[in-house]
Amino acid sequence: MARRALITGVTGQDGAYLSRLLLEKGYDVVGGSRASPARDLWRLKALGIDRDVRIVDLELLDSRSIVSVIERERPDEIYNLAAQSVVSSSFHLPVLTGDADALGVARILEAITGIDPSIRFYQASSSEMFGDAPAAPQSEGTPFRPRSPYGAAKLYAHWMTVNARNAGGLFACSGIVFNHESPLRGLEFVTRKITHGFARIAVGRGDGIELGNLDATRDWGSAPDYVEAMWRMLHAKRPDDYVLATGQSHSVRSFCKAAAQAAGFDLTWHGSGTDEVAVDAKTGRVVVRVNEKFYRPNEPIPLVGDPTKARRELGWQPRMSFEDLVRTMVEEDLRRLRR
Ligand code: GDR
Repeated sequence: MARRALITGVTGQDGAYLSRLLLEKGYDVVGGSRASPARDLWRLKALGIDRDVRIVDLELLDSRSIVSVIERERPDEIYNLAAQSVVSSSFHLPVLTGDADALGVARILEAITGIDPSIRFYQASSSEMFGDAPAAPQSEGTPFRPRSPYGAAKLYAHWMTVNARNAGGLFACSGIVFNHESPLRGLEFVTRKITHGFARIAVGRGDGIELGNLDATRDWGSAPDYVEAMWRMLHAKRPDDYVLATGQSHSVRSFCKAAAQAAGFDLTWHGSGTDEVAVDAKTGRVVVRVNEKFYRPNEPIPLVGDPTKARRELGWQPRMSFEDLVRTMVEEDLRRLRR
Protein backbone atom coordinates (compact mmCIF):
# COMPACT_ATOMS: atom_id res chain seq x y z
CA MET A 1 0.00 0.00 0.00
CA ALA A 2 1.18 3.53 -0.72
CA ARG A 3 2.67 5.41 2.19
CA ARG A 4 0.52 8.26 3.36
CA ALA A 5 1.90 11.68 4.27
CA LEU A 6 0.07 14.51 5.98
CA ILE A 7 1.54 17.89 5.05
CA THR A 8 0.35 20.80 7.18
CA GLY A 9 0.47 24.17 5.44
CA VAL A 10 0.03 22.46 2.09
CA THR A 11 -0.99 25.66 0.30
CA GLY A 12 2.38 27.31 0.98
CA GLN A 13 5.51 27.25 -1.14
CA ASP A 14 7.13 24.27 0.59
CA GLY A 15 3.82 22.44 0.90
CA ALA A 16 3.41 22.57 -2.87
CA TYR A 17 6.93 21.39 -3.71
CA LEU A 18 6.90 18.67 -1.04
CA SER A 19 3.51 17.44 -2.30
CA ARG A 20 4.90 17.16 -5.81
CA LEU A 21 7.96 15.26 -4.61
CA LEU A 22 5.94 12.80 -2.52
CA LEU A 23 3.39 12.25 -5.31
CA GLU A 24 6.28 11.42 -7.64
CA LYS A 25 7.44 8.90 -5.07
CA GLY A 26 4.00 7.26 -5.09
CA TYR A 27 2.69 8.66 -1.80
CA ASP A 28 -0.90 9.28 -0.94
CA VAL A 29 -0.69 12.97 -0.02
CA VAL A 30 -3.13 14.51 2.44
CA GLY A 31 -2.79 18.29 2.63
CA GLY A 32 -3.77 20.06 5.82
CA SER A 33 -4.98 23.62 5.46
CA ARG A 34 -6.91 26.03 7.62
CA ALA A 35 -10.66 25.96 6.90
CA SER A 36 -11.43 28.93 4.67
CA PRO A 37 -14.02 29.69 2.01
CA ALA A 38 -11.26 31.51 0.12
CA ARG A 39 -8.62 28.79 0.20
CA ASP A 40 -6.13 29.59 -2.53
CA LEU A 41 -4.64 26.60 -4.29
CA TRP A 42 -2.66 28.61 -6.85
CA ARG A 43 0.67 26.96 -6.01
CA LEU A 44 -0.69 23.42 -6.27
CA LYS A 45 -2.36 24.47 -9.53
CA ALA A 46 0.88 25.96 -10.85
CA LEU A 47 2.54 22.56 -10.32
CA GLY A 48 -0.47 20.78 -11.85
CA ILE A 49 -1.16 18.72 -8.70
CA ASP A 50 -4.21 20.41 -7.17
CA ARG A 51 -6.38 17.38 -7.97
CA ASP A 52 -3.84 14.88 -6.68
CA VAL A 53 -3.56 16.22 -3.15
CA ARG A 54 -6.50 15.53 -0.85
CA ILE A 55 -7.09 18.72 1.12
CA VAL A 56 -8.47 18.46 4.65
CA ASP A 57 -9.37 21.21 7.13
CA LEU A 58 -6.69 21.40 9.80
CA GLU A 59 -6.32 24.04 12.51
CA LEU A 60 -3.07 24.14 14.50
CA LEU A 61 -4.70 26.31 17.16
CA ASP A 62 -7.12 23.51 17.99
CA SER A 63 -6.05 20.15 19.43
CA ARG A 64 -9.32 18.51 18.52
CA SER A 65 -8.87 19.38 14.87
CA ILE A 66 -5.36 17.89 14.85
CA VAL A 67 -6.40 14.72 16.68
CA SER A 68 -9.38 14.12 14.44
CA VAL A 69 -7.37 14.50 11.21
CA ILE A 70 -4.61 12.17 12.43
CA GLU A 71 -7.10 9.60 13.73
CA ARG A 72 -9.05 9.63 10.51
CA GLU A 73 -6.17 9.73 8.03
CA ARG A 74 -3.62 7.60 9.91
CA PRO A 75 -0.58 9.03 8.09
CA ASP A 76 2.80 7.27 8.16
CA GLU A 77 4.58 10.62 8.09
CA ILE A 78 3.66 14.16 9.13
CA TYR A 79 5.47 17.19 7.76
CA ASN A 80 4.65 20.29 9.78
CA LEU A 81 5.06 23.18 7.36
CA ALA A 82 2.16 25.28 8.67
CA ALA A 83 3.09 28.48 10.47
CA GLN A 84 2.66 32.18 10.79
CA SER A 85 5.84 32.44 8.74
CA VAL A 86 6.29 36.17 8.21
CA VAL A 87 9.01 37.32 10.62
CA SER A 88 8.05 41.01 10.49
CA SER A 89 4.38 40.22 11.30
CA SER A 90 5.47 38.32 14.39
CA PHE A 91 6.51 41.61 16.04
CA HIS A 92 2.86 42.75 15.83
CA LEU A 93 1.35 39.31 16.45
CA PRO A 94 3.58 37.64 19.06
CA VAL A 95 0.80 35.71 20.80
CA LEU A 96 -0.80 34.37 17.65
CA THR A 97 2.64 33.46 16.30
CA GLY A 98 3.43 31.56 19.49
CA ASP A 99 0.08 29.82 19.48
CA ALA A 100 0.49 28.49 15.94
CA ASP A 101 4.26 28.11 15.59
CA ALA A 102 5.12 26.95 19.12
CA LEU A 103 2.03 25.43 20.75
CA GLY A 104 0.79 24.09 17.42
CA VAL A 105 3.76 21.74 17.40
CA ALA A 106 3.18 20.67 21.01
CA ARG A 107 -0.38 19.82 19.98
CA ILE A 108 0.76 17.72 17.02
CA LEU A 109 3.37 15.86 19.09
CA GLU A 110 0.82 15.14 21.80
CA ALA A 111 -1.59 13.82 19.18
CA ILE A 112 1.06 11.57 17.60
CA THR A 113 2.06 10.20 20.99
CA GLY A 114 -1.55 9.44 21.89
CA ILE A 115 -2.68 8.01 18.55
CA ASP A 116 0.31 6.27 16.99
CA PRO A 117 3.90 6.90 18.13
CA SER A 118 5.23 5.16 15.01
CA ILE A 119 4.23 8.18 12.88
CA ARG A 120 7.38 9.95 11.68
CA PHE A 121 7.45 13.70 12.22
CA TYR A 122 9.28 16.52 10.45
CA GLN A 123 9.31 19.98 11.99
CA ALA A 124 10.11 23.01 9.83
CA SER A 125 12.49 24.89 12.09
CA SER A 126 14.20 28.06 11.01
CA SER A 127 17.52 29.88 10.85
CA GLU A 128 15.67 32.72 12.63
CA MET A 129 16.22 30.67 15.80
CA PHE A 130 19.92 31.64 15.63
CA GLY A 131 19.14 35.36 15.70
CA ASP A 132 22.04 37.08 17.36
CA ALA A 133 24.30 34.09 16.71
CA PRO A 134 27.78 34.26 18.27
CA ALA A 135 29.40 32.73 15.17
CA ALA A 136 29.02 32.34 11.42
CA PRO A 137 28.37 30.08 9.64
CA GLN A 138 25.74 28.55 11.91
CA SER A 139 25.57 24.79 12.35
CA GLU A 140 23.57 22.35 14.48
CA GLY A 141 25.86 23.14 17.45
CA THR A 142 25.59 26.94 17.30
CA PRO A 143 23.72 28.40 20.31
CA PHE A 144 20.29 29.85 19.57
CA ARG A 145 19.54 33.48 20.47
CA PRO A 146 16.35 34.37 18.60
CA ARG A 147 15.67 38.05 18.01
CA SER A 148 12.06 37.92 16.88
CA PRO A 149 8.85 36.47 18.34
CA TYR A 150 8.83 34.19 15.31
CA GLY A 151 12.33 32.88 16.11
CA ALA A 152 11.42 32.37 19.77
CA ALA A 153 8.26 30.45 18.85
CA LYS A 154 10.16 28.26 16.38
CA LEU A 155 12.76 27.56 19.04
CA TYR A 156 10.15 26.24 21.47
CA ALA A 157 8.85 23.96 18.71
CA HIS A 158 12.38 22.82 17.90
CA TRP A 159 13.08 21.79 21.49
CA MET A 160 9.69 20.08 21.78
CA THR A 161 10.64 18.06 18.70
CA VAL A 162 14.07 17.18 20.12
CA ASN A 163 12.49 16.16 23.44
CA ALA A 164 9.81 14.08 21.73
CA ARG A 165 12.65 12.17 20.11
CA ASN A 166 15.00 11.87 23.08
CA ALA A 167 12.52 11.38 25.89
CA GLY A 168 9.42 10.27 24.02
CA GLY A 169 11.05 7.91 21.54
CA LEU A 170 9.37 9.44 18.48
CA PHE A 171 11.01 9.48 15.07
CA ALA A 172 10.97 13.27 15.13
CA CYS A 173 13.34 15.47 13.09
CA SER A 174 13.91 19.19 12.96
CA GLY A 175 15.15 20.86 9.80
CA ILE A 176 16.90 24.11 10.71
CA VAL A 177 16.16 25.67 7.39
CA PHE A 178 17.69 28.84 6.00
CA ASN A 179 15.80 31.01 3.50
CA HIS A 180 14.62 29.10 0.47
CA GLU A 181 12.92 30.73 -2.44
CA SER A 182 11.21 29.95 -5.74
CA PRO A 183 8.71 31.36 -8.22
CA LEU A 184 6.04 30.13 -5.75
CA ARG A 185 7.33 32.35 -2.92
CA GLY A 186 4.81 34.82 -1.47
CA LEU A 187 5.13 38.52 -2.31
CA GLU A 188 5.57 39.37 1.38
CA PHE A 189 9.12 37.98 1.29
CA VAL A 190 11.92 40.13 -0.05
CA THR A 191 13.11 37.92 -2.90
CA ARG A 192 9.80 37.58 -4.67
CA LYS A 193 8.94 41.20 -3.89
CA ILE A 194 12.08 42.12 -5.83
CA THR A 195 11.70 39.70 -8.77
CA HIS A 196 8.02 40.54 -9.16
CA GLY A 197 8.80 44.25 -8.81
CA PHE A 198 11.41 44.26 -11.59
CA ALA A 199 9.24 42.11 -13.83
CA ARG A 200 6.37 44.59 -13.40
CA ILE A 201 8.60 47.52 -14.33
CA ALA A 202 9.91 45.57 -17.32
CA VAL A 203 6.39 45.04 -18.70
CA GLY A 204 5.47 48.68 -18.03
CA ARG A 205 3.19 48.02 -15.05
CA GLY A 206 5.18 49.22 -12.06
CA ASP A 207 6.91 52.38 -10.94
CA GLY A 208 9.54 51.04 -8.60
CA ILE A 209 10.26 48.88 -5.61
CA GLU A 210 10.39 50.08 -1.99
CA LEU A 211 12.62 48.05 0.31
CA GLY A 212 13.93 48.10 3.87
CA ASN A 213 17.49 47.29 4.87
CA LEU A 214 19.53 46.76 1.69
CA ASP A 215 22.54 45.55 3.66
CA ALA A 216 20.68 42.68 5.34
CA THR A 217 22.22 39.40 4.24
CA ARG A 218 20.69 35.98 3.92
CA ASP A 219 21.63 32.49 2.81
CA TRP A 220 19.17 31.97 -0.04
CA GLY A 221 18.62 28.52 -1.53
CA SER A 222 16.04 26.96 -3.82
CA ALA A 223 12.88 25.54 -2.22
CA PRO A 224 12.58 22.42 -4.43
CA ASP A 225 16.08 21.37 -3.30
CA TYR A 226 15.14 21.82 0.35
CA VAL A 227 11.97 19.71 0.38
CA GLU A 228 14.07 16.78 -0.87
CA ALA A 229 16.14 17.03 2.34
CA MET A 230 12.97 17.03 4.46
CA TRP A 231 11.97 13.69 2.99
CA ARG A 232 15.50 12.32 3.41
CA MET A 233 15.42 13.19 7.12
CA LEU A 234 12.37 11.01 7.69
CA HIS A 235 14.08 8.15 5.81
CA ALA A 236 17.46 8.27 7.50
CA LYS A 237 18.53 5.41 9.79
CA ARG A 238 17.83 7.50 12.85
CA PRO A 239 16.02 10.75 13.53
CA ASP A 240 18.11 13.87 14.02
CA ASP A 241 18.32 17.62 13.36
CA TYR A 242 19.94 19.14 10.31
CA VAL A 243 20.85 22.59 9.04
CA LEU A 244 19.68 23.09 5.45
CA ALA A 245 21.52 25.93 3.74
CA THR A 246 23.80 26.76 0.82
CA GLY A 247 26.70 28.09 2.90
CA GLN A 248 26.76 31.35 0.93
CA SER A 249 25.23 34.65 1.87
CA HIS A 250 24.18 37.60 -0.25
CA SER A 251 22.83 41.01 0.59
CA VAL A 252 19.42 42.32 -0.38
CA ARG A 253 21.31 44.79 -2.55
CA SER A 254 23.07 42.02 -4.48
CA PHE A 255 19.79 40.15 -4.88
CA CYS A 256 18.41 43.36 -6.43
CA LYS A 257 21.38 43.60 -8.77
CA ALA A 258 21.00 40.02 -10.00
CA ALA A 259 17.23 40.35 -10.42
CA ALA A 260 17.55 43.68 -12.23
CA GLN A 261 20.04 42.18 -14.65
CA ALA A 262 17.75 39.22 -15.36
CA ALA A 263 14.91 41.67 -16.10
CA GLY A 264 17.10 43.73 -18.45
CA PHE A 265 18.06 46.63 -16.16
CA ASP A 266 21.50 47.94 -15.29
CA LEU A 267 21.49 49.32 -11.73
CA THR A 268 23.67 52.03 -10.24
CA TRP A 269 23.30 52.99 -6.58
CA HIS A 270 23.24 56.58 -5.31
CA GLY A 271 22.97 58.13 -1.85
CA SER A 272 23.07 56.33 1.47
CA GLY A 273 20.84 55.12 4.31
CA THR A 274 17.16 55.83 3.80
CA ASP A 275 18.03 58.20 0.92
CA GLU A 276 19.68 55.51 -1.15
CA VAL A 277 18.15 54.77 -4.55
CA ALA A 278 18.95 52.51 -7.46
CA VAL A 279 18.76 54.01 -10.92
CA ASP A 280 18.51 52.09 -14.17
CA ALA A 281 21.53 53.32 -16.16
CA LYS A 282 19.74 52.80 -19.48
CA THR A 283 16.70 54.96 -18.78
CA GLY A 284 17.84 57.09 -15.81
CA ARG A 285 14.74 55.98 -13.93
CA VAL A 286 14.72 55.36 -10.17
CA VAL A 287 13.70 51.72 -9.78
CA VAL A 288 14.50 51.03 -6.10
CA ARG A 289 13.88 53.28 -3.09
CA VAL A 290 14.35 52.69 0.61
CA ASN A 291 11.37 53.01 2.92
CA GLU A 292 11.88 52.86 6.68
CA LYS A 293 8.54 51.10 6.98
CA PHE A 294 10.24 47.88 5.83
CA TYR A 295 13.05 47.97 8.38
CA ARG A 296 12.95 45.32 11.13
CA PRO A 297 13.06 46.34 14.81
CA ASN A 298 15.71 43.70 15.41
CA GLU A 299 17.74 42.34 12.50
CA PRO A 300 19.72 39.14 13.18
CA ILE A 301 23.45 39.23 12.56
CA PRO A 302 24.39 37.86 9.13
CA LEU A 303 22.77 34.49 8.76
CA VAL A 304 24.64 31.85 6.78
CA GLY A 305 24.36 28.13 7.33
CA ASP A 306 26.81 25.25 7.37
CA PRO A 307 25.12 22.28 5.68
CA THR A 308 28.02 19.84 6.24
CA LYS A 309 26.05 17.44 8.42
CA ALA A 310 23.19 17.15 5.92
CA ARG A 311 25.70 16.47 3.16
CA ARG A 312 27.56 13.87 5.18
CA GLU A 313 24.61 12.03 6.71
CA LEU A 314 21.78 12.56 4.24
CA GLY A 315 23.86 12.81 1.05
CA TRP A 316 22.06 16.10 0.41
CA GLN A 317 23.34 19.27 -1.13
CA PRO A 318 21.59 22.20 -2.74
CA ARG A 319 21.77 22.01 -6.52
CA MET A 320 20.59 25.38 -7.79
CA SER A 321 23.00 28.32 -7.73
CA PHE A 322 22.07 31.77 -6.47
CA GLU A 323 22.25 33.22 -10.00
CA ASP A 324 20.01 30.50 -11.45
CA LEU A 325 17.54 30.91 -8.60
CA VAL A 326 17.20 34.66 -9.15
CA ARG A 327 16.98 34.28 -12.93
CA THR A 328 14.35 31.53 -12.69
CA MET A 329 12.22 33.67 -10.38
CA VAL A 330 12.44 36.74 -12.63
CA GLU A 331 11.70 34.74 -15.80
CA GLU A 332 8.66 33.11 -14.23
CA ASP A 333 7.36 36.49 -13.02
CA LEU A 334 7.84 37.94 -16.51
CA ARG A 335 6.07 34.96 -18.06
CA ARG A 336 3.09 35.29 -15.71
CA LEU A 337 2.77 39.03 -16.27
CA ARG A 338 2.98 38.73 -20.05
CA ARG A 339 0.37 35.98 -20.17
P1 GDR B 1 13.11 36.24 6.53
O1 GDR B 1 12.69 36.57 5.01
O2 GDR B 1 12.62 37.25 7.49
O3 GDR B 1 14.58 35.98 6.52
O4 GDR B 1 12.32 34.89 6.84
P2 GDR B 1 12.32 37.94 4.29
O5 GDR B 1 12.39 37.63 2.85
O6 GDR B 1 11.05 38.52 4.81
O7 GDR B 1 13.50 38.94 4.72
C1 GDR B 1 14.83 38.70 4.34
C2 GDR B 1 15.68 39.93 4.64
O8 GDR B 1 15.33 40.97 3.74
C3 GDR B 1 15.26 42.22 4.47
N1 GDR B 1 14.40 43.15 3.76
C4 GDR B 1 13.08 42.98 3.50
N2 GDR B 1 12.25 41.94 3.79
C5 GDR B 1 10.96 42.04 3.37
N3 GDR B 1 10.12 41.01 3.63
N4 GDR B 1 10.51 43.16 2.68
C6 GDR B 1 11.32 44.23 2.38
O9 GDR B 1 10.90 45.19 1.76
C7 GDR B 1 12.67 44.12 2.80
N5 GDR B 1 13.75 44.94 2.65
C8 GDR B 1 14.78 44.34 3.24
C9 GDR B 1 14.72 41.80 5.83
O10 GDR B 1 15.00 42.79 6.80
C10 GDR B 1 15.48 40.51 6.04
O11 GDR B 1 16.75 40.79 6.56
C11 GDR B 1 12.13 33.86 5.90
C12 GDR B 1 10.75 33.26 6.15
O12 GDR B 1 10.46 32.34 5.12
C13 GDR B 1 10.72 32.54 7.48
O13 GDR B 1 9.46 31.91 7.63
C14 GDR B 1 11.84 31.51 7.49
O14 GDR B 1 11.86 30.81 8.70
C15 GDR B 1 13.18 32.19 7.25
O15 GDR B 1 13.14 32.88 6.00
C16 GDR B 1 14.32 31.18 7.19
